[in-house]
Amino acid sequence: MEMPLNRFKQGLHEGRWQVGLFLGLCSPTSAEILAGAGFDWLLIDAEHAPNDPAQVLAQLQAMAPYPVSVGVRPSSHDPNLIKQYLDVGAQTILAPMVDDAAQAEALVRAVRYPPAGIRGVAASIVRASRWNGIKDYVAHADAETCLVVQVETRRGLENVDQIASVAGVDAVFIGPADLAASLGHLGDSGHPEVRAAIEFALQKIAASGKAAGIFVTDPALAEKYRRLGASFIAIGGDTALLRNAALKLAAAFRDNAAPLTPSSPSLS
Ligand code: 3PY
Ligand code: MG
Repeated sequence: MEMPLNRFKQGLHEGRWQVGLFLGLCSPTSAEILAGAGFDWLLIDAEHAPNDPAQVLAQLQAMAPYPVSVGVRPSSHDPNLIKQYLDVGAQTILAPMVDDAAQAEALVRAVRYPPAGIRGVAASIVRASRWNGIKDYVAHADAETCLVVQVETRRGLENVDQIASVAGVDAVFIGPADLAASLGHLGDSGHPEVRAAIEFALQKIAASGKAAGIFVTDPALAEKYRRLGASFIAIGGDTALLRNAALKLAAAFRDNAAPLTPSSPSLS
């Protein structure tokens, strides 16, 4: 078997526009449904959603037949945790809360095999290599592994230039919710100061030559960010999709029911 190519990473380096969705339902079935929905990339969230490596494995397996790139967001920068997500077959890691270049450099080492990094080697026992079914997996793994770091704090914002310029960081992704909180505007990512910080960061990242991305659910704002240099976006999450559709469906049938009168067939 040949090494699976990381089309998301390729797209980042080519500046291709890529639209994605966060997955927090922890379900292989919903992951598979969304894998066939036309997104360029999907992100299994193990930072806030209760996903563990075994659950991530099951979702990656469910999505494998579909033409979509899948990344994983670990809950921390722990190289042992990152190793497990890489070993179950994630080719893209989106690391939250990256505040300075030293953290970004440590993450680069975590996703790479020696001598470039510290990723542990156990190719015969892991799905990533298809249990040694992929020819020369360890020789090709680093090239197909993509590291996206999240800038989402005041410190990250102050250091965005240095973070973006770390060799081995493929892209920088802005987290508006945490950035808003860090800037003193908890729950208000639309605050003018947050918006200005986002625009500043996107322009800095794009100017550094690295791909810039952001979580944005408003189409007009997404277009604005695209013009400012963003090349990949996440436009929502599966949990919100399900909740919003369920609320709408229930309301459509419950709230619009006309009151029954004595002449209604069921009462006569
Ligand atoms: C954030 O907004 O803080 C995120 O991490 C993702 O959007
Ligand atoms: Mg965040």
